[in-house]
Amino acid sequence: MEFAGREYSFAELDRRSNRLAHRWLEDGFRPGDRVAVYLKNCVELIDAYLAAVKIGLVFTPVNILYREREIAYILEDAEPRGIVVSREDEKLVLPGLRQLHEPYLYLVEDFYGLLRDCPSDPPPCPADAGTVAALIYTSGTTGRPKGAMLTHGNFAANARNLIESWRITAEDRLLLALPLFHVHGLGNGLHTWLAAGYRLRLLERFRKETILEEFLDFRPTVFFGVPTMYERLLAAPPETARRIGAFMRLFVSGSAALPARTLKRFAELYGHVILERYGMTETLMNLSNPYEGERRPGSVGRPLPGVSIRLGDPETGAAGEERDSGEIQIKGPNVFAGYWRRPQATAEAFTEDGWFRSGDLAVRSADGYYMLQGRRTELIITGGFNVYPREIEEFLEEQPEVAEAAVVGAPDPVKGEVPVAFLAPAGSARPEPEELERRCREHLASFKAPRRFFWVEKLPRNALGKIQRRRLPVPGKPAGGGVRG
Ligand code: MCA
Ligand code: AMP
Repeated sequence: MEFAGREYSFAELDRRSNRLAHRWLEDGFRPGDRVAVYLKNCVELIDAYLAAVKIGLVFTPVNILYREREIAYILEDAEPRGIVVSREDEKLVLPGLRQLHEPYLYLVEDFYGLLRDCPSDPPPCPADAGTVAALIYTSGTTGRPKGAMLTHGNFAANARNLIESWRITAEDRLLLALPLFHVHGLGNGLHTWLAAGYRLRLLERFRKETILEEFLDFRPTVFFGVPTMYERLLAAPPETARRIGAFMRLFVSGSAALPARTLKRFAELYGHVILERYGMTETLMNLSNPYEGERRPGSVGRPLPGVSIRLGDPETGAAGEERDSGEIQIKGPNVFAGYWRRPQATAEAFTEDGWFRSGDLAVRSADGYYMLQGRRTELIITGGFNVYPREIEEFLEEQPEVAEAAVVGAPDPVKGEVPVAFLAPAGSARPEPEELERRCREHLASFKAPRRFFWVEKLPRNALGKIQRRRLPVPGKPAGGGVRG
């Protein structure tokens, strides 16, 4: 693989992660202990992941866009024994670490000194398919993130599935610009690379200014992206797009809905029909358009091999063979082991007969293609990042000038959706939008900050007192409709 202009062989990465694993064993880490990372994409993040899974630790990545309070919440919940962070971000994790019992803090800048004297032979490996490999935080409708426990078996099943279904071989080349703290980058990107042994160029992040140069320089054959990345790629000069299309074999999109218009324009420009698939943190990948055969616009395809899908009643979860619309429910070796320390939430996420309830609504065509129709919950997806309205509403309601808040998604041509906020005042003071945005950005990841703020006398409620999001005048949405709630 290559990162920041330097190459690393599999053998070298193997030795580096062995050393780190020995270091952690020496420091007293034991199987089942969590190790957190708060890092931008870098080779040390891969070292940490491999070292953790080799000795049965639970890799717990934290979104690099999170601020102190978001990080502290995850650290308090996961109780990691150690964290890996860069020097510039150390201060952001300290408030969270204070709640833990003597946690280890490793700075990536010190890695090489720390590892120099550690042996590079393989450490003892206590893990099997059922061992939890990673805790990936994903929010629930309550707005509080929960740690999804993904096992070695889940990652292996997913990687095997994608390699087979998308015809990935050791001859391929993957340009990876997705963040490794989410399952799109980690489960699909990193794991197909590890399992197929193809060449990887890892980028610190997707930058629209330089992404075309990366394509032309590396000449990948495979690219995984979120729809916002494909929107950005549409800005390429036609000749550049044609050159990229000539060496590329497969573009895959997921994490949010790919507009049919984007698929069409991309095909005209690059000469490739983007392959859209559907997954979740809790299940990794479930449905995919075919590699050979029709990649249907607006559809996320058919079940991947070994993954069972059925449609259930969105309210009760009850399912029948004959249903061709409803909530997507999933069973298979890809389905997670439950939410960390949340037996109640885990029980609620499954039907009585053991199917995982996705919360996504879909219809199935007569020839077995699934079309997503929206979500049962109020989740907003912006640039492929998930935002739960309740979390932002709670923050806004902590502001002295705000009595109550409602956050909803407004359509956006590039990001898919962006959060906007409706606020009822607590008194006569009504801070300017710039001030409210500044406060949000200081305490929340930047993608969660509402793009617009609207002051209203009071929020519309139904007879039971529940906020009626549908009745909020969201810019870009037809009045009185379209907004879930
Ligand atoms: C975005 N920003 C980042 C990063 N990405 N900062 C640091 N590291 C990153 N990796 C910040 C920017 O600083 C900026 O902040 C804001 O986000 C928008 O950035 P911009 O340059 O305008 O980016 P863009 O060209 O619009 O592209 C945004 C993006 C980003 C690169 C597409 O949204 C992204 O990386 N999305 C991927 C999310 C993802 O991996 N989701 C998978 C979830 P400011 O606002 O302050 O200027 S897993 C999942 O959903 C399931 C399982 C599935 O099916 O995959
Ligand atoms: P996460 O909670 O980050 O795991 O995000 C999972 C959610 O992303 C799913 O429940 C879907 O709502 C959404 N998602 C993933 N892939 C797609 C897709 N291809 N089209 C629309 N939504 C998607």
